[in-house]
Amino acid sequence: MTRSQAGRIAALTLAFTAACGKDPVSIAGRDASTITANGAATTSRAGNDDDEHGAPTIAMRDDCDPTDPAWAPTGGCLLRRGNVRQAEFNLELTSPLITSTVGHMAWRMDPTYLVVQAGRTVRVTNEGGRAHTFTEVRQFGGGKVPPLNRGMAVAPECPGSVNVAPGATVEVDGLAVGNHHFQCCIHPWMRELIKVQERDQNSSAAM
Ligand SMILES: [Cu+2]
Repeated sequence: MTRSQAGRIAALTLAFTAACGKDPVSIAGRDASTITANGAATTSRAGNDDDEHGAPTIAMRDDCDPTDPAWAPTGGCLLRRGNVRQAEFNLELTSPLITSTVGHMAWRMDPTYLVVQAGRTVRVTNEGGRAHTFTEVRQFGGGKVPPLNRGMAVAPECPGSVNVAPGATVEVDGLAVGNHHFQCCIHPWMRELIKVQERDQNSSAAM
C-alpha cells in the first residue's frame, strides 16, 4: 500500500482525533453524549452499503451479556441485552483443528465486505457493548491483546490503534481506489475489506 492510498483524516467537529497521522479513521459521536457517556447511545444503526442515500455504513458488533460480571475488569459490557458470557467467548476463541485464533463469531464487522465509490465517507459505528477498533492495516494480523492473537503476528498498525467506545462512530475518508483492509486490533478476527472503485464505474451510484 502506498502512502497515497492510506487516505486522510477527516475534519470533524468533535475533536477526538486518531493518534496516527496516516490513519484514515477519525472518531465522532452520533451526538455529544455518545463520547462522554461512553456507550449511552441507544439508537441502533444497521450495517448497510447505501451508495445512493447517505453514507455507506458498517457496524462493529458483539453480543456480550451485560449481566456477566466477568466482563467488568476489561471495560464491562455496555449492551442493554446480550447473550454471550465471557466463558463462552473464551471457549469460542480457538478450535483444535485450527492453529490460529478463531474468535467468537458474534464479534464481527457487518458487513465484512463493502464496495464504495471513490470520495465517499464510510461511517463505522460500534454497535456492541465492548470496545473495538477500526484500523487500516496493510495485511491482516494479530492485534494488541496478546491472549487473543494465537498463531498470529501482530499487525504493525495495531499497537497504536485507537479504541472506538460502544456507541461511538468513526468516519473513514479519503480512501484511494483499490482494496483496503481494516481490522479490530482487539479482536483480530473482526476483519473488513473495503473496495473503493472509480466513481464512474457504476453510474447509478455516482455522486
Ligand atoms: Cu473488536
